[in-house]
Amino acid sequence: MAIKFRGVDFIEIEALLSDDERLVRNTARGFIEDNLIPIIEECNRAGRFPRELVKPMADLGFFGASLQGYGCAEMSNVEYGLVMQELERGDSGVRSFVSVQSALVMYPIFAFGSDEQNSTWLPALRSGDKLGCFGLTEPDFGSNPGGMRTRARKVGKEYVLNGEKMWITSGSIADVAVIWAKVENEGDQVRGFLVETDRKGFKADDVHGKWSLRASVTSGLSLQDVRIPEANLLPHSGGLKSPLMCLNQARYGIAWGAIGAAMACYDCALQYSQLRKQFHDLPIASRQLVQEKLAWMITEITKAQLLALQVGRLKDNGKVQHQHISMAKRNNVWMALECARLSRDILGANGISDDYPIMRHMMNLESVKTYEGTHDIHTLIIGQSVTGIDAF
Ligand code: TGC
Ligand code: FAD
Repeated sequence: MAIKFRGVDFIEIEALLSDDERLVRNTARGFIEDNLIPIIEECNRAGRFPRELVKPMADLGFFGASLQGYGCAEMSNVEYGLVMQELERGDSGVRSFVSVQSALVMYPIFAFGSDEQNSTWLPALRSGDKLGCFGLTEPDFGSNPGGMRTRARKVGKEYVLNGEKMWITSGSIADVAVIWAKVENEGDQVRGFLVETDRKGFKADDVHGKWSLRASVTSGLSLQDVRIPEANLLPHSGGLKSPLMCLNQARYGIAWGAIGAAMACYDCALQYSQLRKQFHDLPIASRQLVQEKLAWMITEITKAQLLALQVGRLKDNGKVQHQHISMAKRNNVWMALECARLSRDILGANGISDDYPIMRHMMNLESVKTYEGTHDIHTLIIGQSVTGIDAF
């Protein structure tokens, strides 16, 4: 059955977007349709990151899209969100790559870096000439990064880094790693460091056997007596708050991205249900139980679109709080995963085949539910916000 994406907009959300926002969304949609959709199932099967798309995505301004200067596209947060939506309509792994490059590598350099770090790294990262990764999670510290064991020690005009990072997106393809470590000579304060990945003592080993995000590179990082000049410290970073500020940027993108995955699954299931006939030569779309699933999905997608858009407008107006972003990430990823499961069900046996995108999205979304703060950690962040009580 030939199924081509038609867009999902039940209550004219299109009318809430400006001309510029629609243009950005349509450009990203066309790019994904022409360049990612034709190759993604092969990439997913092979466990291959489509590196050939890095330069074309850079040329469209997707990296560091909402940052100011350094050749960045200077998109609004809503425009950036719409790009993320379209990328993840293609694949969560490709959206992940762009999230990391933009929100977790370029943003911390922009926010906490020196002028020299900014002018060295941001143009190269924006153009895709250099790739980056973000090392916060460790084998024993995921939801609780404050417990990290990675340490930096100041020795003369250098820092010496030791530690292990785990589950690091783009780890083995990165030229530079943003590493978060506690500084021994500064009372174990968390600071960010730029570590060029060809430095002695730095090693990245890919995680194999993933059933999720197969088109994304995920690695473990090992730092053994890695010496970097003191100029590689991000001078304006300080405390756990700094990496958490980066996470806000990435979680915001995920809140939009998940809508893209949900739209892909829903639209595929809707079209399939209209074509697939069972009993009395009638399409399964004519059955109440199937309609209930479709009605649930379009309602939840619509609510998610409104949530992401309002959080984006708050972000553009400088009024967003990190708890707003937690709500959008938590809700929209959960919603997308439920849509993937319901859509898989509507496709019956075909739902498990990679002739259709649904099972791939479902498997990807299991990671998206866990990374950038698990669903339950975001529950606790919202709970803390409304009760004032920390339940971590
Ligand atoms: P806590 O004491 O609550 O906070 C420490 C300081 O930070 C402040 N803060 C934040 N600031 C900005 N944005 C946020 N989201 C913030 N959350 C907290 C807080 O006010 C405090 O400030 P101050 O001035 O008092 O020092 O810290 P905690 O140790 O109790 O932990 C809180 C918790 C659990 C919410 C946090 O650690 C957390 O978010 N855990 C989840 C970890 C996580 O999300 N890891 C993601 C790793 S990166 C990743 O997954 C990339 S996937 C990439 C991809 O492929 O897309
Ligand atoms: P844990 O923290 O061990 O949690 C396990 C379970 O316990 C979860 O259900 C969690 O909700 C629950 N739990 C934990 N604490 C509590 C509590 N207080 N109350 C109730 N329940 C709790 N990290 C990076 O730094 N950079 C990256 O680029 C990156 N990319 C990733 C890519 C992929 C594909 C994946 C899967 C992960 C990536 N991560 C990355 C790591 C990710 O951020 C962590 O996996 C995530 O923060 C959860 O940590 P954990 O896996 O150690 O789970």
